Amino acid sequence: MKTCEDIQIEMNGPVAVVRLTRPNKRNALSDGLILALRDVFSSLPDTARAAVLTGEGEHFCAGLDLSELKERDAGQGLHHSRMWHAALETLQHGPVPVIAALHGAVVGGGLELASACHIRVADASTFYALPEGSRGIFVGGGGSVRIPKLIGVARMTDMMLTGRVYNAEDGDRVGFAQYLVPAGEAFGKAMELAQRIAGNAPLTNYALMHALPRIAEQPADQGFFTEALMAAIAQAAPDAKERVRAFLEGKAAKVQRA
Ligand code: 1HE
Repeated sequence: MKTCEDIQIEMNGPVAVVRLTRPNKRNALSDGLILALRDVFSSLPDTARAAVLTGEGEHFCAGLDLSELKERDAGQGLHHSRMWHAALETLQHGPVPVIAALHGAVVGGGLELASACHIRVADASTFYALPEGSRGIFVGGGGSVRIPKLIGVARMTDMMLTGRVYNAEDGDRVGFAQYLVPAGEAFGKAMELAQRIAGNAPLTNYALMHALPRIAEQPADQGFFTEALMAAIAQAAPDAKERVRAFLEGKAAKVQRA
């Protein structure tokens, strides 16, 4: 299945593998590619239960396609940024969890794209930067909302003011990625996680994607109430009853010591 020449989607069992296929431009995100990402994530096959997002070539993504950063006036700039927001919102609040498999450059809009995913697996070649600061622009793909949630406002401010680049290990330490693996192993690890996620009860995955981030934004009293509603809905599903029964009958895996 191919939707645009710079992006491919293929199904691997219940996992949709979405690949940026513009390696000669380091997977820079043109307007066409951003719209294709939106289209792909808003029309995933019904059989998809999780997705892995990866980039072809030496780098995950070099961010905004700078060759398109022409003479946009303020109004056009506003609409351009809102187009990115809509596309990445589709990914973040789509039907299935998305795992980003990171390697090489994860910079600018590439970092904004990675930040919209639910899990990030980085390999040892990964580096993170926000060159917007040195290019005289600002983030516009949701980075100022999502990136501080991963690493904090102070670190993002430093990255943009000073051009600081985080390597894979430091990026892991500060919270860019949840997993750090040897070079070349991010995709394999992401697929392993996606297969596991695909086996969860769909309502649990839904709650984690749609309820948890909203609860985290709510005042505590409202958060507790929303949590109770979500918990009640999830535990009432036949799937949940079946899974709990399987454990009580000794038929489901125990939690293993880490
Ligand atoms: C590009 C882009 C791009 C590469 N737009 N064409 N992002 C940046 O400021 C990052 C800019 N890119 C880089 O710093 C480097 O390219 C990389 C570190 C990512 C990779 O380096 P390298 O040596 O492997 O590749 P290269 O030789 O720099 O680039 C190969 C080609 O890709 C070259 O084109 P060619 O025709 O000369 O072969 C580059 O021009 C092209 N290329 N990156 C367009 N980004 C919603 S707002 C988001 C705001 C931002 O994202 S700003 C940050 C933009």
